[in-house]
Amino acid sequence: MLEHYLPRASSFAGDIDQLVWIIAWIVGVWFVVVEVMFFWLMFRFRKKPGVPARYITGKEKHLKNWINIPHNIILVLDVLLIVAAIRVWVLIKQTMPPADHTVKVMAQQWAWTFTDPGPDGKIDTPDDVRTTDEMHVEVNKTYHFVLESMDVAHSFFIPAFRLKQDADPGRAYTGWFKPTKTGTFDISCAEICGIAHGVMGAKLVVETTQEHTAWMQAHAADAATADAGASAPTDSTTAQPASQ
Ligand SMILES: [Cu+2]
Repeated sequence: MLEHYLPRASSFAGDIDQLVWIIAWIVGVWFVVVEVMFFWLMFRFRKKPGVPARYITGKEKHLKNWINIPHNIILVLDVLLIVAAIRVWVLIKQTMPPADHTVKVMAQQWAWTFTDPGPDGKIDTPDDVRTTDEMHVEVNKTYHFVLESMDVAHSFFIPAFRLKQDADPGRAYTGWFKPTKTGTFDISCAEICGIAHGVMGAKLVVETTQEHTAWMQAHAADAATADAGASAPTDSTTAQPASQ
């Protein structure tokens, strides 16, 4: 049902949804049971004319069972929930599958800058492809990302990937994702980071191999032109890169 409202576009989105459902069911069922019981007791033992209030110590076994049985069931369900949560944590946060590509994500007030290493596969070299508020990735490839912040705490959030990772100044976080669906998805900031936090959105474009290769070639050419322009400032005829 979650997929109906929010597509699952990464390899681990299904695992996160499953965990959300387990938590929702366990908490939801108990919420209903407790509320029904609560209102039934209030109604059943309400003040009635001629019926004095009874003093109950709660020490008798049959009364204690009203506490003990639900208590033990909740403990068992808690263990179940912890096991399910740890399984997902290990799968997504503790395990880094080998990367096909590594990209850099920089958060700042109030924009996202994405750096693709370009044809040489190395970040911080002249052929890097840098985009602002738009990230292009290839479907069915495993990406590592290095997430940094320039100023304050932000949070890199891709709902369709079920991915959320804080970004803090002075730290580089490494994470991963594997897109499984082509299309355009939202990226937003999930940490209140200042006055324009609400508009700190970006676009994620998941492309087929052909589309991504074409996009990369076009932008790598731009990067090369920009580099040539930067290294030959006296040549006023040097073409400037197309803005991204
Ligand atoms: Cu932010």
